[in-house]
Amino acid sequence: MKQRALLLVDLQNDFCAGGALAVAEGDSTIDVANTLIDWSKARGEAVVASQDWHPAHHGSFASQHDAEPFTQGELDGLPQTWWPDHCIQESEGAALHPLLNSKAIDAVFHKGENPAIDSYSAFFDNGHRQKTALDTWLRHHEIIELTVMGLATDYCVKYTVLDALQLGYSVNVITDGCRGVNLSPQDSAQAFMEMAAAGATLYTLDDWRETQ
Ligand code: VGL
Ligand code: ZN
Repeated sequence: MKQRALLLVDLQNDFCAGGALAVAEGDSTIDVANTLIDWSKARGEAVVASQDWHPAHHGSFASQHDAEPFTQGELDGLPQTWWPDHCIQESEGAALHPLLNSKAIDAVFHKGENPAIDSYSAFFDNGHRQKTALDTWLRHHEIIELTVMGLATDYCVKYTVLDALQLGYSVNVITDGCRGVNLSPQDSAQAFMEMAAAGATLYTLDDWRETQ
């Protein structure tokens, strides 16, 4: 089953405890990731990761617009949530979580480098104007099925999964490896429903192990 890859979304310090955009229980995803990495490696499958990687004055930052973080505005013609400054290139906050087994990761894909537009998905910016190298890499390795988990459920995981499905990948989502921002309390639950409705299969880690 070499044509399957594990895709770890944004397991970065800024989304974990003490980070600039900390997600509740974000750290709890790291054990799940390390377990999935072990299983993937045991089967000879690829492990890839995305990393939110913003320049210091990224247009999604509230600080650039004299706005309050977590309020809504518009960026490059698209609705935009203003975020606290986060995941600034080369900063400690942008680094992958120190407990993540990152040496087992075969390739890391940066996103959000263009200051003029946000990029939740690991495949495209939010306007689907530019593509990261992820799809090309996966195709080059003849990967057709993805197992996805990470941060945050209601943003980067959701849009990564929806784009992956649209690009034709089979997608499994490991729900206990995901945590959400939940600006509204049901956002993560809603995001899982949208992913499932679009064709993703949702598993807990235990359920996933049963299928292996
Ligand atoms: C993310 C908000 C802003 C994410 C990234 O990784 O889900 N969310 N930038
Ligand atoms: Zn970001």
